[in-house]
Parts: sequence; structure tokens; C-alpha cells
Amino acid sequence: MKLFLLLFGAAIIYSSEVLSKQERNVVNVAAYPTKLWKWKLIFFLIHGSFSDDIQTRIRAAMNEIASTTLTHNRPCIRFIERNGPNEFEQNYIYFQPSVGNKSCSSDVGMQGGQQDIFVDDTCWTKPQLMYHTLHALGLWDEHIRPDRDNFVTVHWDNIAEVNRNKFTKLTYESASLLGIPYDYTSLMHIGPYKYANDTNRPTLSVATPGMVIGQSIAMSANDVKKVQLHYHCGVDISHVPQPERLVDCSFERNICNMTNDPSASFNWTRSNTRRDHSNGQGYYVFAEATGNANEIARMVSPTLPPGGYCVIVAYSMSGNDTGRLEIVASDIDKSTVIQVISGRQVPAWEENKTNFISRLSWVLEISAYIGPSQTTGIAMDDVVVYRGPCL
Ligand SMILES: [Ca+2]
Repeated sequence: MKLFLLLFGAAIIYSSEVLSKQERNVVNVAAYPTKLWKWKLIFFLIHGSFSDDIQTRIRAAMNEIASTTLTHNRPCIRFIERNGPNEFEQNYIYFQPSVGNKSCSSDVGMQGGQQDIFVDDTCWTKPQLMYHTLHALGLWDEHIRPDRDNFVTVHWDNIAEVNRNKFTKLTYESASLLGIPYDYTSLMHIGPYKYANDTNRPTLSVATPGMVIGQSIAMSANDVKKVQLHYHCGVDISHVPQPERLVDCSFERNICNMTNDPSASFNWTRSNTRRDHSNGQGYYVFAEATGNANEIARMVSPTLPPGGYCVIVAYSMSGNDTGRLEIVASDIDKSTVIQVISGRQVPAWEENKTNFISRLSWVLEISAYIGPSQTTGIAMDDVVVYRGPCL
């Protein structure tokens, strides 16, 4: 039986030991070398109903995996568009629109024959497409590694029964870690609130304070190593590209290279009285509503060079008045509002990603406007500004 699991980011199993029934159900396959793609070739098809933009994105995801895993300038694995049935192209991945309960899912390791990767508009950013494609290559979700209890705590009471198998740990007998340490920064690591029943409480928290989990930007160096080791390519991470992050603040120790604008009426202050966005237990900054009716707190980045950027801000707003969060880019000539967030009255964390291009040097300003009834406090976490378009 094929299981469509969103799982896995650790390592393929080479053990020939027979897995227990439970393990088979959880681990699916990826347990045997036969689940590696033969000749290191991954044949693929893309469903014709996807728009040109999405098809381009799917190809870009495969290209980035291939180029990032180059080993001493030689391809480690290759993606090749399938021409048709022949003895070499029997096994292939097929990117298709999600259907029914087959949504944003990919089997782990090569299955044999046509292997579907179901995607839709909730999971077709390039990093998400890479995540699903890496499953097909044999990578598991990081949080189910056999040693995960040393690194994360699973809050079972906040996970619906139907989702609990997504947190079931692999066993050492069924998983080789390839000598790679647990990686909070893996593209294959889910975020702290994934599959939460109560979205105000995390499903995972970290043992190492201050770590941010759940990035969706690029393969980590360890992700690259996993592919290279699985496919016996040797290890070469000298060229692993990472977007240049000019602002990257989880507020765990301070407010990084940002400052509170002294000309605003009050300050964003660090707090950990509620759950944060980074890992469910760390710090964030908060614009306190009480006592600040119609006042503004503003946090400002250092001056950033001209260019194209992705601006990411995690935020949480609760209350019932007209408070709002404004994300503004200011240069010497003008201020451009790049996002206004208001009217959200749920306290769960949300993430806003916005592309912004500036021809002049500029600063990012993030302002909290407190409404007249002083009920809408605004929390902010994990502010990232990196060069290039949002991925
Ligand atoms: Ca944080």
C-alpha cells in the first residue's frame, strides 16, 4: 500500500532487516537501497494543466536541488524529462494537481512506476516544491529522526489523532543518520506549529533555546550532504548557496541590527510571556496596547543597499479594535507602504512575505498602530530581509 506521507528528512535506510508492521506503515519505504533512484537519474513529468509559471517553478525546484548537490562540479543526481515508456524510464515522478485527500504530498524514496507528487497553491513555492521532491529522493522529515527527543519535544496533546503518525519517530534499526547531526535549519524540518489543534500552542518545541525551526528558503548544508551521501556522490558543500540575509532576527537575545525609532511614541519590547514564532518558547517583540491608545511603535532596520528583496515578518495580533501593523520601506525621497495588516483578530502567528525593489538605499520600518480602545496588542517575530525575490 502506498502511503502519501508528508514525512521525513533524515536518511534512507540500508538495513535489510524486516520492519515491524507499525514501522512499515510509518516509515513507508525508503528503507532499502532499491528505493534509491537507479543510475542517480530521476525521470519526471509535469501535468499539462499547470500554468507556465508553475511549471517553471517546478523545474526551478529540481534545478536547484541538482545544482546545489553538485559534487566537485559533477552532477550528483540528474532530473530528466520523461520521453515515454522504455526500459530506462519506467520509474518517474509525476507532478500533478492535488486531488481529494492527496494534497501536497509525496512518497519517500523511489516507489517504482509512476510516482505522484501532488501540489497545489498551498505548497507550490519553490522551497515547498523542493521539500516534496526531496521526499521522493528519499529524505525524511527531520523531526522524526530516531534521536529527535534530544532536540525537540513533541506536544502530543495538541496533535489530532489523524496527524499523530506524522510525528512517529523512526527507529535506529530502520534509519541511518549517516553521521549527520540533527539539523534545526533543514528545509525538511517542519515549523513549531505544524499540525497544531490549538494554533496558539506549538506541536514541537526545541531543546536548544534560541533555535529557529521551520525555514522554507533553501536546502541547508546538511540537506545537501544527505542527498550526496545517499547517492554515493561524496560530499561537497563548498558551493551551497544561501540567500544573503541583511536582516535576520528571531529576537532571542536582542533586537539584532534593528532599533526602536526614538521619534515614535513608544517602543517594541522583547517578551516571552506568550509563545513565540521561532520555536514556540522563545522571545518576540511586542507593542503593548494598554496605555498606548492611538500611539505608534516603530522598529527600523539599518540602511539597506538598493536592489530587490524579500521581506518576511511573522506577526500575531489579538484584540478587537483597529490596531494595525504597517511594513514600510523608506528611502531619501519617499516612504512606500509595502504591507498593511489589520483586522486580524486571532492570536495565532501568521507570516507575511512581500517582494520589494528599491532603486535607492532604504530602511525597513515596521510600525504598530494601537487602536483607541487599547485592546489590540501586536507581536512580531522572525523578521528576515534577504536579497532576491521571495522564494
Ligand atoms: Ca523568536
